[in-house]
Order: sequence, then structure tokens, then C-alpha cells
Amino acid sequence: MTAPFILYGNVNSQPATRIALFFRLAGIPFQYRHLDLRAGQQKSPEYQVINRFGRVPTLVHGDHSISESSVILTYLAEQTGQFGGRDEAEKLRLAEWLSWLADVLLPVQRARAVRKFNGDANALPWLDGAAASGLTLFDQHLAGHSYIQSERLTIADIFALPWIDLLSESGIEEKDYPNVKAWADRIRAQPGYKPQYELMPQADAEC
Ligand SMILES: N[C@@H](CCC(=O)N[C@@H](CS)C(=O)NCC(=O)O)C(=O)O
Repeated sequence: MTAPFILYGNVNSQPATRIALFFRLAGIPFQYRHLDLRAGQQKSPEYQVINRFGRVPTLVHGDHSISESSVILTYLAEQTGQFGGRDEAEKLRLAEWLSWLADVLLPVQRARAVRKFNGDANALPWLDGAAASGLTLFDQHLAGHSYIQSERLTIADIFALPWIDLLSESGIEEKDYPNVKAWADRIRAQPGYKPQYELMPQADAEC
């Protein structure tokens, strides 16, 4: 029997959502381990054995414990044969996209964190401007493309979608970015798709 996939996450975490979304879209069961971030469970010595950064998500699979959602998605694509690159050139393009998206759209996540979790409101003017710049570039790229890389859903799409799904919590209107909206709707129509707050329970579970 192959080892189970075990995801450590929190329902509010967009990086953790990416991994749960991968499993749902791929139709692969996983074991879910809830971490209470407010209580600081992610900083416990036991947890830091599997995640040196003290954050979620972590994927445990056999002898591996992997952090960073982009790395986890790349690993899962390799392990399952789903949503990854089909040859070396595609794998490299996907790695580029993951890195670019993480740079350019991170202000979207940060703007949500400030608004939802009462962060430093002084940061908002800069974050809102940076989020708008990133989304404008992303929207321009998606004109004429069904998915981020070619016409096929990949881990790059799964990486980006959680930020877009909760744009309203970032203080941004999805309709202001029509190509992004059309792309997101295409993914939302996929079998297995669920929005963030339905993807992960607030307790350990078999999913
Ligand atoms: N770059 C990381 C970001 C992970 C991250 O920011 N995790 C947050 C939740 S969204 C976290 O665990 N925060 C708790 C902490 O830093 O103590 C990834 O993509 O996995």
C-alpha cells in the first residue's frame, strides 16, 4: 500500500488551500491535520520537526515532510502525474510561473491578512497599489489563454486560485479583472472544486 498524503493546514490559510484544492481536483483522498495558528501550534517543537519554518502548509508523505506550497504542488504533480509539466520544458515553465505568481500576487494575500486579521492599516495603501499592479499584469496575460500555461489546468492555476477566490476579503472586486474572473470561473466549474472555507475542516479529518 502506498503511503497516505497528510496535509497540515488551517482553514484560513490560502497556501494550505492550494494543497487541499489539488487533492479535490485530482480526486485523491488525504488525511487532514488542523493546526490552531492563533494558539501557536505551528511554533511547537513537535511541529517544527516537520516544518522548520513553523508555518502551514506541510505535506507529510512517507519519509518526506515538505513545506512551501509551490514545492508541495510540484511534488504532488510528480507523484500523481496530475496537473504538472509533461516534459522538461513544461516543468521549467511551471516553475517560472510559480515563482512569478508568488512575487507578483503576494500583495493580494497580504492585503487580505491586514483586513481580516486587523493588521497594520498603514500598510494598506502600498499593498492595495501593489496588488492592483500584479492583478493587472495577470489579467493581461490571461487574455486569450484558458489557463495560465497553455490550455490545460496546471499547478500554476491551483497556486493562484485561492488568492482570487477571496479577492473580496483583500478589498478587491473580481469584476475589475475580467480575464482573471473568466479564468477563475473555468476552474470553479471543474469537478471536485470547492471554495476555501469548504476545503478544510477545523479539526483533524479524513478528506
Ligand atoms: N510561502 C509559504 C507561505 C506560508 C504561510 O504564510 N503560512 C501562514 C498561514 S497563511 C502561516 O503559517 N502563518 C503562521 C505563522 O507564520 O506563524 C507557502 O506558500 O507555503
